Amino acid sequence: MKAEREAELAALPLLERLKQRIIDGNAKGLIEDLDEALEQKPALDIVNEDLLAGMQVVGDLFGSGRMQLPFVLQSAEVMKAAVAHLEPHMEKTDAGGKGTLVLATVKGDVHDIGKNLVDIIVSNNGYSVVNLGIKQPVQAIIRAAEENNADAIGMSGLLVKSTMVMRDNLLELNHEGLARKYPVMLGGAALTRSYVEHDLNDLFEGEVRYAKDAFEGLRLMDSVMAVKRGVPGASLPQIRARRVPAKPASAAQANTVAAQAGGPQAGAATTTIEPPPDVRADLARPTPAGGVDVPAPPFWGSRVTKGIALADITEWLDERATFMGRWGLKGSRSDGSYDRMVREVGRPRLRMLLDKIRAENLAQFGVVHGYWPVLAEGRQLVVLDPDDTSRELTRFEFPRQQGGRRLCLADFFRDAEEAAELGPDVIAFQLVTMGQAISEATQELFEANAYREYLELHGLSVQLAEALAEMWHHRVRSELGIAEEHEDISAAIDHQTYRGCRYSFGYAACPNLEDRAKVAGLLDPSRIGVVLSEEYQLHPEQSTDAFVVHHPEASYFNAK
Ligand code: B1M
Repeated sequence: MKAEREAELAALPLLERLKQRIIDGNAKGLIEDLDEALEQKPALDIVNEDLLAGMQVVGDLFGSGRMQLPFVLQSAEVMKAAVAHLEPHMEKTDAGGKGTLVLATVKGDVHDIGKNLVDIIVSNNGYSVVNLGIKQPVQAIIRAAEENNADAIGMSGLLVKSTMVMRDNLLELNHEGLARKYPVMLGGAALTRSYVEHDLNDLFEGEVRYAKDAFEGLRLMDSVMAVKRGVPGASLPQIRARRVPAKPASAAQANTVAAQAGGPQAGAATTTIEPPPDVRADLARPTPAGGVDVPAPPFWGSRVTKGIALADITEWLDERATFMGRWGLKGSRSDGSYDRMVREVGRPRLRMLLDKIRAENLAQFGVVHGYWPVLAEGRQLVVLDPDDTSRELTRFEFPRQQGGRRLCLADFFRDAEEAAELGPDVIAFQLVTMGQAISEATQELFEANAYREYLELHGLSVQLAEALAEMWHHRVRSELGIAEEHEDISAAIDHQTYRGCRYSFGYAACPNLEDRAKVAGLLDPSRIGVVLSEEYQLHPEQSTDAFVVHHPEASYFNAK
């Protein structure tokens, strides 16, 4: 089959063959073909007429669901190699001919891979991309845009807080009189199209658009340049109709409306609105912790575990999240295409990458976990010193749901009265990491333009961190004696029907990322090589923390 495809390729006329090489992501014989093509036409024409035509087909195939993301990246790798080979044959002025995008992850946000995918797709479609990296203050973005004579600015960010930073950045562009000079595109998980294209666009004096993925970023860049070049009929994509009719009068209102309109997600712009004092009395603890046996932990305080075997962790790997979520593979269960994709692409690549992790010693798994006595005071959870339970170590404050059962995580713990009678309650904290080596290995792949493997290894590594968190969660529940003896692992992952839910700060029931500092204070993760940054993110990035609530009624809920 492979030989057949090679023969078909060889039979194509030279320039057709070059285009097909891009589509197939096939670099074997690429350099020879390029050298031959250089005898027929200038390097820049080969790029613009033949190679970019291949990338165009790749984009169309991806858009229509007929090409999977890893193969798109493989095509981009071949494009990159081809352009690198042709560059010495091009005039200096040819570079960046299609337009320039300045791209950055905004201040306070460390997420890299989404922005890098945008870089890969946009730059390998002929644009010049100035990728500033993560945690970029607006002044650095503006300076780069000015210095590089940018045609547009792209900002990325996954944190809820980043949606506010992006808003402030747009206001700064207004303030500096640069809004009309630079169209802006925004992307990342906590944004929604409506928030960007209505709320933010209303306050921005220029044009701002939302890009759901790298290809939408590319299409936006195409329209920005078409408008700039005065192509007849060219315009930026129309903004979809607003879902919330009234324009809010103040910034504070704007935030609330944006959130209500499905705006920045996970309560991005909302603050928890406390009920007035007279209503508060009615919001009695919905699920009194009293009457529930408090499990006895095997030890108090924290313990470090290192040297956990990769094979033990892979048992807990969520394959579907890895293949579909992280690698962007698509398929449906009903027509068998998901199973085929898993068989033909997912599992073989997974095996290859796990072998690489083993061979190159890239897994340095480490865990700190432990148990502390606690008691609830209203919405607060007080963590006590195991050696002297009259001493408070720290306290967390959880938001209460405004509707529904009006739940608050503190409700699932004994209060002071119950604690005085029966003894304090218990909470478990855990923090896991895959270590520094994998972070460096993924970064090296990006720098080496090994795009496909970069996406796949990064995606696998973060899912392995998540798998270790899942595995340790199970261990905590076993140590507390609340795990069932023969638990079905995949059911445990899929349905989370077990007793003892795991909560991570930054998610819906406990959205406050700053609380991670208190967790780090209790666990001291430096012992496993992990530090918490000023942005309340753990480094290395393949790390995650959580606490486990043993109460049988504790479940996941959104405290909005
Ligand atoms: Co977590 N995480 N995570 N996480 N994680 C998020 C970011 C979160 C939004 C999930 C949620 O709430 N639903 C949430 C943050 C919310 C908040 O701010 N409060 C969150 C949280 C809370 C956390 C922790 C804090 C939890 C904890 O441990 N307490 C923790 C932090 C990690 C740390 O401290 N080191 C954590 C941990 C983890 C894992 C390690 C398990 C793992 C990896 C994290 C990582 O990537 N470093 C993980 C994952 C996988 C996610 C989600 C599910 C996926 C992120 C990802 O890899 N996306 C994420 C939720 C989500 O995104 N749905 C989430 C793939 C990436 C290619 O996509 O970056 O979105 P993305 O880029 C896309 C588009 O958005 C677009 O194009 C890209 C490519 O197509 N795009 C642009 C992006 N930028 C653009 C710019 C443009 C155009 C398009 O301009 C030109």
